[in-house]
Amino acid sequence: MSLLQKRFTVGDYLAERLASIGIRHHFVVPGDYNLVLLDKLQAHPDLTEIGCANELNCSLAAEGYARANGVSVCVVTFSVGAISAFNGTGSAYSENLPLILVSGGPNTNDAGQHHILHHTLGHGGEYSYQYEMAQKITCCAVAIARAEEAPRLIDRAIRHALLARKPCYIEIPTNLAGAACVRPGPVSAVIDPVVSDNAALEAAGKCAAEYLSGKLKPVILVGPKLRRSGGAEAELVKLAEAMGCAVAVQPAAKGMFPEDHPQFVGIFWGQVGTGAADAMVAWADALICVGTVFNDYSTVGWTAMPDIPLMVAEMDHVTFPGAHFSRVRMGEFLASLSTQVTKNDSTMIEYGRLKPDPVMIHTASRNDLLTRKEIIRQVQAILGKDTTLFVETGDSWFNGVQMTLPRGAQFEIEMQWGHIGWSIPAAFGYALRHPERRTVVMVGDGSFQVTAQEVSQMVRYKVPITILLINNRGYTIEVEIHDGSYNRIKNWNYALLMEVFNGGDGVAKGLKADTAGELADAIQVAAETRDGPTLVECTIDQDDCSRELITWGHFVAAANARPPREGQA
Ligand code: TPU
Ligand code: MG
Repeated sequence: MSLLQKRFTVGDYLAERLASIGIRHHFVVPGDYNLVLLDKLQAHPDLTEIGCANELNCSLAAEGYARANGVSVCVVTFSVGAISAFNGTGSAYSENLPLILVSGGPNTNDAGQHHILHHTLGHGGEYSYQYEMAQKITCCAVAIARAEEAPRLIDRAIRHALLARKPCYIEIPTNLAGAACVRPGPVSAVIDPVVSDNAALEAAGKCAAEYLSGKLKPVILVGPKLRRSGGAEAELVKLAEAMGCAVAVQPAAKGMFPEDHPQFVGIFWGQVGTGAADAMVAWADALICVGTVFNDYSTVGWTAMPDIPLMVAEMDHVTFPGAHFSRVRMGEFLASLSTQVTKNDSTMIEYGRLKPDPVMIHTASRNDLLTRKEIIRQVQAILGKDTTLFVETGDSWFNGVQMTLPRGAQFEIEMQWGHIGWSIPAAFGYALRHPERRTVVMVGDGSFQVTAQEVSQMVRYKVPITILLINNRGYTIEVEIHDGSYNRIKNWNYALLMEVFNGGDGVAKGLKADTAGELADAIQVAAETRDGPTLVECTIDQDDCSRELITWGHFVAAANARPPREGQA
């Protein structure tokens, strides 16, 4: 029977749409409310089902897949599944990633009959709470009540997500996934981008000229929404080269402007930044912010908030001191700006004077006990054009940000949502979409314990991720913000865990490195293991943490401890 003759269903409609927008893998946990839907998705020739250990991990795996693929999907069952998946959906929202969260729902007959159903809060007939919760953490939530509405609602949710670069939510009742449905029209109706309004683009260009006029020390500051806005990175390099000025990068945007570019002046992260970024931003008389996020973490507890009037280019608008222009696309704006600016290398001359000397890096002897600095030195040596480095919340953020990315190397961090355990499922999702890259994860012991089960999916799907688990016996980042006995955790035999996950048929490697030589050997084993993950437990002293984490911790603690303003207490 040809595809055209086959009976077409709501589930087929969703499958076809997902495939046509570029989804190749869909992340799932089954449950009786979504089983028919999963059958339909499985039947599509272009979709590969990826089973996850739980819905938190499933949503975070999809979050990582969206980083690699631009869009992702996570399919879960009602409430017990979806409410766990809300966490990764929140991550996708705050990190600006279009994750499509699909949940099975109760049979459409049950609401009217006021039945008490399993996996619900137990109020007879009241099942809309999940949809209402989803509205808060997605840009568009739809609950399909009739099969005839499915095409319109599915298309609407997906289009919103793609345009806003935010997650959406689609709820499909268990008895509608297999219900008859029409076929989808051309995908362009869902994916075609919105272009700039010409008048607004032109007016923003004029305003930019006015903002820059007479300025002698303009600096560009790059933020994480540059990449999330979809395809403005090349335009940014063009603008930077046309201006000839210094380019500083926020920590969550590391790698979005090439670090080997002569105009890269470091990571702007206040007192814990790199290069001369802090001094350059402080010295600037004009700051072109592109996709920047100023939060308490990126400003080091509000101590590194630029204090001059800013020009801010976002995905779909530009703001100046005193003027705002909607529907101006970031890429188009940067491209047009690059044709109108004049070159001025004054900030690069200053950078030449401020630039720190390269640091002498000590190489440990093979038998030396492993240290944080030696881990960084060895990881730095394996970063190449095909490497993607995931850094988890904890000292791994600071260790990762200090590294130098060669051209082509990618860097992934989840600094806005900051969910410990994110890196394991997210790297798994990412690596499925980018098998040609070498995915390396730096993760602390505390974070690893949150989502460790997902390593077993790396074993199952033979994904060769290198996991460098830094065991400092506790929640060190929390220790530096505010210490207490709650920051100690149970130690595990992490390397042996890989045998548990191999379960007789897997080929993953689990190794322990107490010395510099053992780490070098383990990294070699990881490079040679192509049909499964390698986990290397790197043991370091409990007090061995970065100067940057300690400094940052002090400022964040001070920001957290600000007393209520008068009248608030
Ligand atoms: O390098 P290190 O020791 O700081 O990293 P590790 O061992 O992974 O510890 C991370 C500790 C941590 C916590 C407990 N960082 N942030 N938190 C708070 C937190 C709690 N729950 C979630 C889901 N995310 C968080 N960020
Ligand atoms: Mg730790």
